Formats: sequence, C-alpha cells, structure tokens
Amino acid sequence: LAATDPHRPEFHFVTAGWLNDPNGLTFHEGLFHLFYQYNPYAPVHHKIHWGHAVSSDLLEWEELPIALTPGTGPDEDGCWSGVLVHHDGVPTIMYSGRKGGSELPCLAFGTPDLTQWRKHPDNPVISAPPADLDIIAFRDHCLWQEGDTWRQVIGSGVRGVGGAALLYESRDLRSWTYLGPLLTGNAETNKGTPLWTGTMWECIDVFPLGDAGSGQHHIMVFSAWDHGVTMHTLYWVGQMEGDRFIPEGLHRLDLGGRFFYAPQSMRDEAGRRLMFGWLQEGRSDAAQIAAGWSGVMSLPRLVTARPDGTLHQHPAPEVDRLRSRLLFDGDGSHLPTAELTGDQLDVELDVTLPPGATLEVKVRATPDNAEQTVYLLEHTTNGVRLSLDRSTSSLDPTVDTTPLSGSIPSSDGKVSLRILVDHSALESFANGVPLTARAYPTRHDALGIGLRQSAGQTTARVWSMNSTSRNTTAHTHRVSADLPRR
Ligand code: DQQ
Repeated sequence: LAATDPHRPEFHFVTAGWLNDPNGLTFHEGLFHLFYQYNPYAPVHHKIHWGHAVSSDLLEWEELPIALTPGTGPDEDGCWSGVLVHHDGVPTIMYSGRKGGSELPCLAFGTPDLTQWRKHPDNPVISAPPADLDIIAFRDHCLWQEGDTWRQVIGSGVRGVGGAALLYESRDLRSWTYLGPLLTGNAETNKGTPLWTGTMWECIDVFPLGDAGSGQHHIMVFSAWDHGVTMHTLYWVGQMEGDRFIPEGLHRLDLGGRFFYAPQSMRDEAGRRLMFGWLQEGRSDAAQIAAGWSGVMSLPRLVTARPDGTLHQHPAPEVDRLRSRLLFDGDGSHLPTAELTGDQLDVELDVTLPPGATLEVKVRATPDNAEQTVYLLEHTTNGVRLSLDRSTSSLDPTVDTTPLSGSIPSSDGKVSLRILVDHSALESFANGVPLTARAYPTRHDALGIGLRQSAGQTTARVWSMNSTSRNTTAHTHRVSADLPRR
C-alpha cells in the first residue's frame, strides 16, 4: 500500500484510517501528547474516536492505544473535539459527545500517564445549549482557570446572527453556569470573502499572547464554518474584559483556508505557544478510501505576537532537526534546477523584491512542467502578495485546484519564505504568514523545484528532509515484498 502511495507524508504525523482535528494538546512529564479526531476503521469521518500519540521532541510520534471510543451513552455517535486539563491533579478531558446529530459536553478522567480514560457517569455535564438562543450547533471546548474558577468557551452559531463563543463557568468541571456570549459574529459581514466569519464557529481557542508589560492581547482563533460548504480559519485580536471579548481586528490564520483547519494550541514548559492544525485532503473520497488514510497533522508551529497583536507563525525550531543534506546554498538564480529534486524538502529563501517584481517558486514539478505547483510572490502597489497556483499540480482532474492567496506583511519588499514539501503536504511561511495546501502530482518524476525572479535577488538554501522513523516503520510494515520503495 504505502510504497505505491507517493502522497503519504513522511515527516508529518499521519495514521491509518481517518484523522482530523488535533485535540487535548498537553505537555506532561516530559512528553508532548497529541490526541486527534480519529476513525481507525476507515478513512471516512464517522463514529469519531480520540487517537493518541506522544513525542519527546515534537517530531517523532509514537501512537498509543485509543483514548476515547464512542460508547452507549451521549457519545454513541462520536467523541468530538475537546481539550485536556488537570483539575485537582486529575487529568480530565472535556469533549463533545455526539448522539443523534447533536453534541453535548462530556468528561473523561485519565490515569496519571494519560493513557486510560474513564468516562464520567453523569455525562453530559451540560444537558442542553442555552434555552434563549436559537442555536445551530454547540460543540468544541476551550478551558482556562481564573483563580479557583474554570471558564469554558463552547463553539456555536445563532440562527440568523452568526458564529458565537458561549461562555460558561464552573468550580468543579461538573456543574456549569452559562454567563452569555463571550463574542458573537455577524454572518452578513464579509460574505463570500476570506474574512467571512460563517454561520458557526468550530474549535475556538482563546489565549493571551505577548509580553504582559509591553502590550498583551488576547487571541481568539476559530474555524469559520457554514454547513461544510465554507471552511476557513480566522482569528480575532482583542482584549478580554470580564465576560466579554472586545475585538480589535479580524485576520486570516492561514492563507490556505480549509487546508489548515480546526487548530488547537498549547503552552509548553518553556512558555512557548505551539499550534497544530488539520491539513484536510484535497482529493476525492474514493482516492482517500483507496489510499487507506485521510488527513495530515500539521508540523508544530511556534506562534508569537507582533507588536500590533497579529500573529507570527513559523515551524517550531525542532523541525530544523529533520534536515538531512544541504543540497544548495547560494544565489537563487544559480539554483541547479535539473539536479535539485525531491518530495521531502525544506526550501528557505531570503527574497528582495523591488516594487513591480515577481518571484515564482515551483515545487513537485516534472521536467516538462506538465505537472507543477507554483508559489508566486508579487510586490504590487498594494504590498506583497503570496499565491499558490495548483491548476497544474496534478494531471488527475478530480483533485482540488482552488487558487490560494493573500497579503504578506513587508514594508520594503523583503520576504523570508520557507516552503516545506512532504509529498502531498505543503506548508509555507512568508514573513510569519502561513499558506498551507495539499498537492497530488501523478507522475513519479514530479520532484523538481525551480526559481524564477523578474528583478531583485534571492538567497536560497535547500535541504532534503528525513522521514521520521515512525513513518518509515509504518512503511516497512505496510509494504509487501514485491513493491520496492521508489
Ligand atoms: N471536527 C469535530 C468537531 C469540530 C470539527 C468533529 C472541526 O468537534 O467542530 O470531528 O473540524
């Protein structure tokens, strides 16, 4: 299976079956814990479990036994997204139990090593959404502590209004008081644009960011959803004032839209804000079923605040350790396109782009360019834009080719652009703004990279990237003897 699957990433976390949102991100006793929305039986979103993996370095993940399995109670149709907190020393998962087409908050209590989970007998802990709201959904959880009090935000949408973050309060995680909406969106604003906040907010993640002295902001990340038709991830920058979030600005989290979805973040021991997201597939259901797997977990991202409160995102420095050989280091105009190939690459570019100039970077390109995936940086009168042209990414007409683009902060035309290629998973970062996507070239020689710049100059460094050992092992297990690896 895997050997003939050139789309399967080798240094991103993937699993057999279906994977979507990251859940319960925790650093605990020397290990990072990554739980995720998981269907172990088939690569389809159905009867979702919580998968579980641990890592000491954010790169090598070891899969542990399933943490949560749909039961016979309020989660009989799935254990949907949530978080892990410690309350009175007890590891506790708050998740959305799904039954009969709707979701309610449920708890599970864990062993100290976080591997075995017992569901609370009195689930669900909130029996219904607030009665005074005409709600279209009620799920996903973000919890934090203020003194002795737990605060929780549940994602929602109010019919005729828009997305909503509903605020609750509790002392013991078991009995909750509704305080009102922390923030509500307006589904009539920005319709049809990448800043549309949708009709419902999934996977809300609220956290303080920045230096408490020199201007701390609160960030509210959410996945704007409209019945599965529109999906993209946005964030508010604002201030928390009592029971209200006062928004100051709305921004795109990732120019790839749905290809970096339902992210969750955590603080590690060093105080870093790390974020993971789900890289959805851009290929047909049939292709996913044939592959036997669906969904890629993003690389860990380090999230920091710019002085204006907007986010700067970059791969966590740990990712650099996956670099294997430095294939090129020098003036980008001398990039030896014919020899430089790979489907596991780290491309780092320091770009100077004068007004009016463009830079094209192609990856996963065949020698005849019949297949190629092309990043374009443009310095226009409106500033610098990054776009990704996937119209010729694949000769397979069934894959997604939606163009992706957006603006990049750069006052002087200088852009630091990093492109990580891992088979079908493409993560790029331009001055701290990510653009995540998937691409599925069909030809085995779609390995080329190339650079073309109209004016200005670029310094380039290109590395080949190692596979993580787990992925390699998974390969060996799944490869039958007569299918040598390419
Ligand atoms: N995925 C989960 C939901 C969440 C959605 C279900 C976001 O809890 O709202 O698998 O991708």
